[in-house]
Amino acid sequence: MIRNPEARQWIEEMISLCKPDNVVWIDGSDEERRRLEEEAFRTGELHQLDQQKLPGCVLHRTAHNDVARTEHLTFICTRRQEDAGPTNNWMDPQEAYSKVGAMFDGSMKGRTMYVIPFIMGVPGSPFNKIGIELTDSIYVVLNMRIMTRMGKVAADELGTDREFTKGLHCRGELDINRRYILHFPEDNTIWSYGSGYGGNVLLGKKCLALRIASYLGWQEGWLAEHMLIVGVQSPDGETTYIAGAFPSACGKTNLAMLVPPESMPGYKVFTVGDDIAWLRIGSDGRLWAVNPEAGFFGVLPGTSYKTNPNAMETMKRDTIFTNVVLTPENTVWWEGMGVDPPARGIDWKGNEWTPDSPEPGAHPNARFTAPARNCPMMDPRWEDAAGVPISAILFGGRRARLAPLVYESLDWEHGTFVGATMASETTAAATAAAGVLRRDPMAMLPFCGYNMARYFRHWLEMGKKIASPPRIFHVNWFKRNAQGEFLWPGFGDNLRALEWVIRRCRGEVSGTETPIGVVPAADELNLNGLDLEPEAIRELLAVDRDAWREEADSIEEFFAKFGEEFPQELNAQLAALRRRLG
Ligand code: GTP
Ligand code: SPV
Ligand code: MN
Repeated sequence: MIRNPEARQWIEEMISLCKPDNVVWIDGSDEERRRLEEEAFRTGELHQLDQQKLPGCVLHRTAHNDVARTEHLTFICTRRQEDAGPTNNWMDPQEAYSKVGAMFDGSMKGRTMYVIPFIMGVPGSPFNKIGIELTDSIYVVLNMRIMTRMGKVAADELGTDREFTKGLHCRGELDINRRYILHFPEDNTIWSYGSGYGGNVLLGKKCLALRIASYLGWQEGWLAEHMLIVGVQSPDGETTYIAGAFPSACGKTNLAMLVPPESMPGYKVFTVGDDIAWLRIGSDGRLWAVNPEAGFFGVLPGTSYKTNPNAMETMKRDTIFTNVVLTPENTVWWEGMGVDPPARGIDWKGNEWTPDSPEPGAHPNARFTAPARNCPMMDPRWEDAAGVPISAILFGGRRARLAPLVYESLDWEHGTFVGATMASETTAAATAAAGVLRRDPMAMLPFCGYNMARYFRHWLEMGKKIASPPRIFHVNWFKRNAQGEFLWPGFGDNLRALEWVIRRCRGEVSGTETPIGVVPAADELNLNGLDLEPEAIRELLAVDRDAWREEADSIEEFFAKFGEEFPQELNAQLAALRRRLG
C-alpha cells in the first residue's frame, strides 16, 4: 500500500531493528477496526462496553505509572544543544539513537508491528503533513484512527515522493526507568519507547503537530500552536473566529464546545478545533487557522451535561474511554460526570471500587478519544483546507490570583509579551506535581520543538508580516476569592468575556486602560442573568499594582534564562510595563 521508496526502506530498517513476529499494514477500513478490536478484547488490552448504551465504545486502562505525559523524559535531539534551547531537555542525536536504539532492538519479538500512514491536516491540502507511525499497540492504532486521517487515504497522499515524519513507538516494558520520548527535528523523526499513554504515543498529536511542526513552521514561516479554534456567531449573524492557547487541562476543549447561557439569546457557537492550531498568513493579509486533527482526546473528570453537553454527546458512540470507572451496567463513570456514582465498580487501576474508597475511581487525567464528526456543533468550515480567519487570539492560564478575567494587549508585540509571560498552575495532564504555578509561554513550554528564544522572535516577525493581525487578549477563568472559591462561573458564561473580545475587534467598546492593558469598563461586560456580587466583579477585573510589580520581577528572572538570543523587544516590553506601573 505504501509505495514511497524512502518510506519502504525506512520501514524495513525499523523491522530489522524491532524484530516483530508480524507486520500489519493499516488501511483504515471498518473491517480492520473490527478485527483489531476483537483481538484487543481477547488480550484484555480493551474492554467492550455495553453496545446498546454505548455503541462502538471501549474502555482501556493504562499501566499505573503511565497516566500522563512525562515531560522529564521528553527530549529534543538536535546536533547543537543551543538549537533545543534552555527550556527543553536535550540529548545528542547520536547518543539518543544508540541509547534508545538498544531498547528498540528486538523489542517487538513475539509482537506485531502496525504500520500506520496518517495525515495531520486535511487530505489534499497543500498545508497538510504526512507521518508514518510504527507501533506495537492496537490501542495506538485505534486512537490514531480517530485522531487523524489515516490508512489508505494517507498512503495515497504520501504517493512516491512526499516528505513524511518517521514515527517509531514501542510499549516496551512500560517501565518509567526505560521510557523516552525523543524528537529529532533535523531528521523529521520521533522515537517513543516505554509508554502507552496518549500524549507520549499518539505521535501525530503533540510530537508531530506541535514539536516537529513548530520547528517546520519556524523554517517555513507559519505557526504550530497549542490552541483551540472556535467560531462565535453574534446575534446579527456574523461569525468571529477566535484561537486560544491555554495549558493542558486549562479549558480549551470546554471553550471550543461552549454553549451560550440562556440569558445571551441569539448567539451560536461552532467548534473548529480543541487542542492544536496551524496558523498561516492568507493572501488577504489575515491569519488563518486549521485544526490538523480529526478527533478529540479530552479530559473526562469534570465533564458533564452541565459543564460540556457537546462533549457528552460527542462521546456517545465510537469512543475510547481511558482510565475511568467501569460500572456494573458495563458503562463508564468518572468524578464530576454529573450523575451519581455506581454503588460499586472497577476503578481505573482495575480494582474493586465504591464511592467510599479513599481514592478517585477515575484517574484525574482520564480521557476520551472521539471523532470530531460526532460533535453536534462542528463548524461548517472545520475541514476547509484554507482554515478559518482568526480575529482574536486568547492567552490564558489557571491563576488563583493576579490575572484579571480578561484584558487586551496594546498591539501584537505587547501581545507576544503577554503570551511569553503566561503562567499557570500545573495539572494532572503531566506527571509532575499538580497545582504549582509555572511560566508556560503560549502554553507551549512542553511542546516547542526548538529554542524558545527563537520561537519568541518568530512570533514577533510573524506579527510584522500580517497586514491585519488578530488582536491579542489574556483571559483567566480560574481566579479565586479569599475562601479559595472560583470567582467566575466559567464554562458557558465565558461567552460574556468572548462577547467583549468580539466587540473590541469590531471597535464597539473602548474599555478602560490599565498598566497591563485594556480591561472591560464597568458597563461593558454583559452580566445579564448572572447572579454575581459587585465585589466579585470588582475583584475579577482588578489590576493590583503592587502584585504586578512583583510579577514584573518574576518575569525578569524568567527572561534571564534565555540568554543572548532573547528578543530585546520583550525586555523593552517589560521595561514599559514597569514604567506604566509607576
Ligand atoms: P488538554 O486536553 O489537556 O489540552 O486540556 P484542555 O485545555 O482542553 O482543558 P479542558 O477543556 O478539558 O478542561 C480541563 C478541566 O478544566 C476540566 O475538568 C474542566 O471541567 C475544567 N474547566 C474547563 N473550563 C473551565 C472554566 O471555565 N471554569 C472552571 N472552573 N473549570 C473549567
Ligand atoms: C495535553 O496534555 O495538553 C493534552 C493531552 O492535550 S496529551 O495528548 O496527552 O498531550
Ligand atoms: Mn493539550
